[in-house]
Amino acid sequence: MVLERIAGPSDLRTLGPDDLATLTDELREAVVAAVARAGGHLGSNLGVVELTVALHRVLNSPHDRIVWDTGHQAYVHKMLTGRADDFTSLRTAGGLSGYPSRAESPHDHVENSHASTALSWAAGLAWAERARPTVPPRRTVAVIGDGALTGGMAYEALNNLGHHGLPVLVVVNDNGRSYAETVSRLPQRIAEIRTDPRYRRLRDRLDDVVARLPASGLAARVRDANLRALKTAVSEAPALQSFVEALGVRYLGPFDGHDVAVVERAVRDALRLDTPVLLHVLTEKGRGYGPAETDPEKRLHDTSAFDPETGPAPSGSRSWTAAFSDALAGAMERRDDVVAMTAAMPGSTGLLAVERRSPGRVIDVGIAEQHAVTSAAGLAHAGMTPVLAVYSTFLARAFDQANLDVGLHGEHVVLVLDRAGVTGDDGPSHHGVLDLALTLRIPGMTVLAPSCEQDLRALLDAALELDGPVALRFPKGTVVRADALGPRAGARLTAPLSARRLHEGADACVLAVGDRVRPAVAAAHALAAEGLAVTVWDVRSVRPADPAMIADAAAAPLVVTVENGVVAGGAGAELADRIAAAVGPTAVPPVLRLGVPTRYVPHGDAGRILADLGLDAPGIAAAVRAAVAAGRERPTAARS
Ligand SMILES: Cc1ncc(C[n+]2csc(CCOP(=O)(O)OP(=O)(O)O)c2C)c(N)n1
Repeated sequence: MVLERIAGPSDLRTLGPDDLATLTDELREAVVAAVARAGGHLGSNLGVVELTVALHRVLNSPHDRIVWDTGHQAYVHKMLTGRADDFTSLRTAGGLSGYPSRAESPHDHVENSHASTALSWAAGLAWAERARPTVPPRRTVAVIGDGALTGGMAYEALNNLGHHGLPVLVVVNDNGRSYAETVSRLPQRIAEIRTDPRYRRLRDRLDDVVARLPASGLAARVRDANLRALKTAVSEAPALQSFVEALGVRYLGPFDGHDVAVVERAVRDALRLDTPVLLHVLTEKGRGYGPAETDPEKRLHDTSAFDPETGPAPSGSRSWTAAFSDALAGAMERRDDVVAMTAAMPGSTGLLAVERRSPGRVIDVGIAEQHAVTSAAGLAHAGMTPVLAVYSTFLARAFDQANLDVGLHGEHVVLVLDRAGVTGDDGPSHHGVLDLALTLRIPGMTVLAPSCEQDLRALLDAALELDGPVALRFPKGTVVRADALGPRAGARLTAPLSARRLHEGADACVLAVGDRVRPAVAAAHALAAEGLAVTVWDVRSVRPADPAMIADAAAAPLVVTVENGVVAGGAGAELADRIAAAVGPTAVPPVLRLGVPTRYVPHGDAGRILADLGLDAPGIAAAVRAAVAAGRERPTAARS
């Protein structure tokens, strides 16, 4: 095995062409094996094998810094920087992270994993190098996909790189896709540009103009010197070249990203220029693994564990995403004002299926959450009802837009937050734990958290009927059926946003939010067996909170709130405020708020993490038991 001999990047430099070919095969096999075992990003990593080898053969990492945009495509980089032996532990608790990680290696610099930031990081690193030069000069390389290049920050940084002349090498890994096809005309293949009918029409029009110019004088010189150049530029150059060179960034490419020697030479040439350079590299997502190459939805961009012989099979269980997708598709068939939006994740948010049922009514904006939220405000202002489906973690980027474009203007935008709460394997950047605390800061925003599929449908319908901004959140994983919450889950509600009492008891009142309702009910059953009688409310609408639920809680000797999100400023804080507002500050019962602490939670199995945080049924039962006991010992105990 060649890979066994690679303890670090310097070992790559001694390899000849045959060894390199063997190595790239071995790297692909290792990627497939690790992702098959624990899930992860497959297609993206299979596409960057040769590119990563070439970069590490030229650069002197970690002195030279390679910043991976998003970081989901850094598996090969990990194996080439001393982590091949540990690679089987990828994405397991205590094992290697699925993204770059400073704790793992000095070769890893950025572990953000929200897209489109690498060029900004690189600009900062290059500014620092300019201020305090190192010997030998430290080079900075940012590797960004054509998908991540659709994010606003990447454009902002490109503008800066060019304007300030920062010698950063930006490698654009262009595979034509984000998950789905990339929403951009910029990094299109040169061949596509040449055959694009619009460019052919423009070129023909230029031919007409040239033909009609007089044959002498200034016009002729313009024709000879400029118009031909313009014609060539329009017809031959990729749009990306014209765009970045206008910003002051040199363009080189496009190059075959699967030819190590070609990429190596291009990287050396680019670095020699010592200016901002964009190196355009063409790759194939999923290269070398049949099921990835032929996956029409996302080239197996990411997947859960699978059998490597057959490739991933469709999941047997019904997900929250599928339940949302069906509910929205049904609503869109009933209402022609509703339009669905995604930021580059049409499959993962269930909108591909919606598009199939309502063609032309799903808008993909690219990896551009901020733009998505503000353009949703525009759609709403013009009388449409936009439903933006986005992972909870990615909404954080668009908080300002949600607050000021949507909230301040009172626009009826429905933000549907998938993967809300602890998500598990993708680690600190991907847990969706901030959305409750953030959306609750937005005046006038209705905040909904269904606990089961039946309520997801009911609350989505309610959200579409409401006015003003609405956020609706649900977790990753298998959707809960209403009957799993007990016989009362089917009872009729007095109003669309009413809370639902699922269990009754006089010792404590548990207000459970969204996916914490089921464990709270289980906790109540366990406590009942011990002689502790606990009320459990399914909150459903965190804001506005049901006054009947608030009055019931205010009369209880102890209130316990439970949410799968940061406890600081979250649903529990909101509900405690409502209780205090209802009965006055001196009559408030003690309120214990359970949720995620304000710290970065590492990757691991989501169920395990929730258990460790005391947010599963035994944890909730233990917290209630202890609080009731403490209250009995010290009846005037301080409020939490
Ligand atoms: C702000 C943000 N939004 C959405 C995502 C989810 N996401 C992860 S990778 C990806 C597509 C990236 O495409 P590209 O940059 O072209 O890389 P590729 O996987 O194709 O190599 C998306 C949308 C994210 N990481 N960050």
